[in-house]
Amino acid sequence: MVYFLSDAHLGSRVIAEPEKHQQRIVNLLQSISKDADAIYLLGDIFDFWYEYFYHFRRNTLPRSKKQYTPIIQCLKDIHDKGIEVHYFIGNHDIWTFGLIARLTGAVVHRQPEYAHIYGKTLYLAHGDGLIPPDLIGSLPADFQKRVRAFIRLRKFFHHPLPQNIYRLLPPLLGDSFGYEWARRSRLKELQHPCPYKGKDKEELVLYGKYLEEQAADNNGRHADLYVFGHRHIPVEERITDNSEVIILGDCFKQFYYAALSDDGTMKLQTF
Ligand SMILES: [Mn+2]
Repeated sequence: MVYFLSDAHLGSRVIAEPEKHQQRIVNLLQSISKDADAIYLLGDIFDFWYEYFYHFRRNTLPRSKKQYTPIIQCLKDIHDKGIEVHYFIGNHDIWTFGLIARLTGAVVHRQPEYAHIYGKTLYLAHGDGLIPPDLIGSLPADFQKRVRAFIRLRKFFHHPLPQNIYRLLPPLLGDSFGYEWARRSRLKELQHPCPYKGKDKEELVLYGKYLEEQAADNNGRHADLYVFGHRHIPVEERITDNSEVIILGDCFKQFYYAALSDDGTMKLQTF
């Protein structure tokens, strides 16, 4: 089996019992590792993860991240058993500059990737910022504004210049801003939940369709499965005869993960 999960948001200041929450994720990882060929973490495993210059070239968890010892140790143990661990950055853990890879042995992915597993082609990404280019202009004005602002902020967060400036901060200060920013975004989501918009409106489903159209026009690659995180809602939607979009639910409210079995079928499950 190959397993996929995302959006555990470990360390979030809106989660009441953070240690219990982390243990729940660790327990899941340990139990799926029993029959896993690979485990894909599709982003936002941490609610805020930043590696500062102060941490540069460390080979142990810095003091400000000591609370994550269980999950880091668990990922390392899984990797050491010979199971591939893939860590895709999300929009809350963009800022790993080598520490996660060094401490766990995981392969860190900073971009969407195609993977071939059990005879299927998968397109894997956290999903933030993925929207068909023509769609943006047709959105309602206020939503369009929000999407454009998000894309601008995303570019800023991914840019090396602001990243390097932020990396100069003392970890305590950088983290207090970061966790607060993340807490606000979680609170916003809890106050204004955004349920599934349906096949014709949900951006990530439309993005999968868009990539399939590109593939049909020979401008891109076909994928059998498009797997995303980010939205915190479970979605299994067929987009063409031979293509499906899976949005992993979250791992802090509803606790979803997906399992791909060697016959090439993928199913969402809860734990
Ligand atoms: Mn996200």
